[in-house]
Amino acid sequence: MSRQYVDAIMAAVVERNPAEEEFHQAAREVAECVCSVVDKRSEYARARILERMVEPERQIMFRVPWVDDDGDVRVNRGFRVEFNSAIGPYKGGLRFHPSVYLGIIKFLGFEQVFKNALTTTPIGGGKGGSDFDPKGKSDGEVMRFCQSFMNELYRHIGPDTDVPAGDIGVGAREIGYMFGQYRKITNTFTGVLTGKGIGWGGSLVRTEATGYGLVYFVTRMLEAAGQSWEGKRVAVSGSGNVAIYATQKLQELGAKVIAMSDSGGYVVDEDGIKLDTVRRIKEVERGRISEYADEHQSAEFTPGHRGIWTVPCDVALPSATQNEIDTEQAESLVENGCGFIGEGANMPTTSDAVDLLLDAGVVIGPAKAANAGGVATSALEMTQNSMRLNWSFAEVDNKLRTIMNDIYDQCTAAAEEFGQAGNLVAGANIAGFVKVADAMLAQGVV
Ligand code: NDP
Ligand code: 2IT
Repeated sequence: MSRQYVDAIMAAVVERNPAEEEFHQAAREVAECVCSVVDKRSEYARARILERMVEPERQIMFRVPWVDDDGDVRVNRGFRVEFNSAIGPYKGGLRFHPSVYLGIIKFLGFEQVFKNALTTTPIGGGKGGSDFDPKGKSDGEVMRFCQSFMNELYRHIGPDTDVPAGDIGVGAREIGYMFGQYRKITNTFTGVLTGKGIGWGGSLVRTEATGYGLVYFVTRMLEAAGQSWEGKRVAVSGSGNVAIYATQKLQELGAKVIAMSDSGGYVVDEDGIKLDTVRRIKEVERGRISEYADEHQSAEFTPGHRGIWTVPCDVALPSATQNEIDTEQAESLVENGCGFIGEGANMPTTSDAVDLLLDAGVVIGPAKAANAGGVATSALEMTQNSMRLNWSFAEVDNKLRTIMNDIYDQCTAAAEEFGQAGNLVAGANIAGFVKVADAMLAQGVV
């Protein structure tokens, strides 16, 4: 029954969503992991829970016209996919990157549903973005684009309806411009976006949360194997928000980060990455990681971003983008003795690579669980906005740590209950699925 069930669901997904490979990949992973649950609990099959879950509640696509610094009119495409609101308002980031199309936003929105369920906070799942490329654009161009994007998005979102945040290419600057435009159009000051500035409704720790949460989660993976961070060699791909704050926490805990990257290539610094340099280049100057090697003699830059996975490491934290680890990279990680992977990025490992790594005994902390600290802290930002109160850094950080521990425990318990002890990939999918499935069952066919 299981195999047929997955095949039937996936045939329908592929037919209804042609040429959206990333979405097919994300849907197949969940379907394969939860079919044993559906086998045991026939009420899920009868109510067609999984069939409903793979169909977004609402998909919005819109034109985003804006004027560049030369006075030329440009046109981009905007997206917001509101996937599932069974356990709370749609919640999830906005991605601005030239590769964005409906299939990427759908894979991200679909995964967000299960991730958000794991956080223990009451948020549904959604995702949005645009094929706009902020790289090389002036602040004025980014502002005009964000304003035009919000001129349409505002009518679909709201603090109790849908609460966007950042993702690739959307950080504090973009959230500021979008929040300003929302406030201007609607004449309301509400928690409609998260990742806001600290002086205007933001939460302490939100900036650091995904990276810190990732490290808290992998700490539990290490402890379960009787190990600690002390002396561990770690490769962290990317050099954006997630990578930077994961590295900061790793260094605090005694690990040695020896490599980071961006889409142009990777740097190896056997003396340990100097994070101050990375932060200046990336957060202040909006430059390239290759510039790091110009400043540090101990470092070497190599073009090609996937090359980072040939660098020998004990722990790998892919924190750049989807499918950055294919079987070739996975083989090289295994050969070089990497024992643990914590997914900072969403779906950074291809399905074949996941199978290869699990077979080789590598422990994988899957994205839905390991990078959930960001959205969990967004939910804490929403709570503070509702209360019109601000918590201290330590308070939010403690809550984040508790949430990451809870997520780890949910994954291990679900994996064990369904006969896959130790497999956190299966555990995350099952635990997230059951929570949303039960809410959908209770609320009827809507
Ligand atoms: P940023 O935009 O801050 O940084 C992205 C980093 O990844 C940059 O170094 C970028 O390099 C690199 N990168 C992006 N796209 C590609 C690509 N196609 N190929 C190679 N390298 C690439 O984004 P974040 O740090 O916020 O996001 C990183 C990952 O973490 C994403 O997968 C995101 O979905 C996920 N994530 C983010 C959360 C958050 O709170 N921000 C929460 C949970 C997950 P370059 O500058 O050269 O493009
Ligand atoms: O992938 C993610 O979880 C995010 N980009 C963060 C979403 C959020 O709403 O904070």
